[in-house]
Amino acid sequence: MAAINVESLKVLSEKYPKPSYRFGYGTAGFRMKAELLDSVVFRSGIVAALRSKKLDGKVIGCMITASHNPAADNGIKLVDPLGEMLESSWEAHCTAIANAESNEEIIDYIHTMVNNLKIDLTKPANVVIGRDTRPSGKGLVEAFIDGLKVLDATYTDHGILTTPQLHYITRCLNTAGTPEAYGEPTAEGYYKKLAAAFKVLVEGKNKLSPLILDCANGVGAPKFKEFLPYLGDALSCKIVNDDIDNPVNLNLNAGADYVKVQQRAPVGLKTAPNERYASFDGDADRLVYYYQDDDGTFRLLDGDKIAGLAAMFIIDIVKAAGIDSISVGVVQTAYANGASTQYLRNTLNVPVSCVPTGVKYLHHEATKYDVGVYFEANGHGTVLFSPTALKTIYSTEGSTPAQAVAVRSLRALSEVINQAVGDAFSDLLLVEAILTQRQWTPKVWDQAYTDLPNRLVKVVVKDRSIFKTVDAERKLVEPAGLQDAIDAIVLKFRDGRSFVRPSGTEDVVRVYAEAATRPETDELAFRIGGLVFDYNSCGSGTRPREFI
Ligand code: G16
Repeated sequence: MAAINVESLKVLSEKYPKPSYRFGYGTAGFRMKAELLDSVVFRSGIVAALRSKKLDGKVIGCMITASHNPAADNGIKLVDPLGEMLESSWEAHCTAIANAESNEEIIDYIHTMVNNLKIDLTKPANVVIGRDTRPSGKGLVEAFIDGLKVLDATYTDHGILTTPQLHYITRCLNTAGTPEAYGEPTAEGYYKKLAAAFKVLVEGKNKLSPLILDCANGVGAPKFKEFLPYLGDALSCKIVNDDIDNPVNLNLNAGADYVKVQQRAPVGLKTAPNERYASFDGDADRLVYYYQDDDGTFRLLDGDKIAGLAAMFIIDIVKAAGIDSISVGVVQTAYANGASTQYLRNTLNVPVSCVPTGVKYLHHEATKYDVGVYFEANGHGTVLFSPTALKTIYSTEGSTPAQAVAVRSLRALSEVINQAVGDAFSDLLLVEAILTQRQWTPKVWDQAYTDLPNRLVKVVVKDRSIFKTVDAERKLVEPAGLQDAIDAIVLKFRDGRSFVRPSGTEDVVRVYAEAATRPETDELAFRIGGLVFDYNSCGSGTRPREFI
């Protein structure tokens, strides 16, 4: 077993002193103010190299992004070989190394990992890197590469990519030359694959009116512009919020998170009745749609609505293809609107599972179905086709011309939908393909069910780690007594539902509330927000706006 180059580690580590801060690998990796991240990212490079060695040199992905967070934040997440999130047992290793107080502690921890996990240090290590448009990204990539040098890992730095493109490339590299080969491991390969599948799906159909696409002033803007020529006239789309030259504009009053949380269109975007609008988040892994009703009301078509549309369409097309052995299931989180869950269960008759927030949980659960549709209400999700489902789809030709057409669409669907991770580009093509096939306006799509009014509130607290949840994050067990107090308030509201959980990406506690009417929902959300803020003086800064 090769030894660790201790001298090189010490020299490189001196460049990245650890601030006095307690780091934690959260919902999607480490995420915080960019200036705190150098040491964490350097040390994550060491973990990425160890992970690759442990997996016999398989390529590990590294994405430097803070997604929907403000421009001053940044983050890092590691990606496993098939493009899925890092195996959860390794999150603890990332956290432990990030919090080591000295070089000696880092070295000790590496030795412990090597011994306990039986990592052969003579194995090669390979890593692929991407980053979003944040100005801090470049320096953080350098710190990460220094971490890789400690264990002589080889790497390819792809520069600026969307998060899902990095996941895609990781999967392609690791499946190349196998029966599961996923595609050409470049952004160009990604564009070609998605565009070809989309063209099959919309072939011969009347084009829809142009889509107005808000790119949150993030990486989605240059990358979707790069993508459009591959789509040719199959998609007509006008991009707005594409200012990546002024980093402060990233996710500012725009993007999927703003639209979902504020329940309004991005600031400055003038909407016209019944036109289609969509928003990406800052790293283009989330997508929400919206439109303005005839009476001027803003209507959101969020991740729940996308899941409903996708499940409905897949069920129909599987039937049209004459296949009866493929079943569809949907995975949601506690944030799913109650009306969407009822629609899925009672109208579409599909099984629905509820898991904690975080793509890693949804993705894992979705693999249990033949076709697993998973979406978080915030617009993060995809559709997974199991190997058995793919085998069936590719070994069936259909016994009538109509069945053959449906089989062709089904195959194209499995190609257009990113199998590695939730992907706003790919989800957008999925939605556009379905709307085109049906010739539906956003209003027709919206008619599947009516959302219960809902509201999200962020509460800034002194220490979010004291909030502990169970039951897929729907109940708090700590701080003691808080859940009882929440329940007592919820009981007073018609169709009331509310839960509280600590965010894994921002320094806040999130409150979700639903009730029979908009005023009742707002009152419930702010009452619970105020309760959390006041409870044992948990809150910090401004108390959530009092209900008036
Ligand atoms: C990440 C995760 C999502 C999660 C979101 C918010 O998304 O990948 O699964 O829903 O964070 O998580 P939390 O409520 O814990 O802050 P993104 O788009 O920010 O990378």
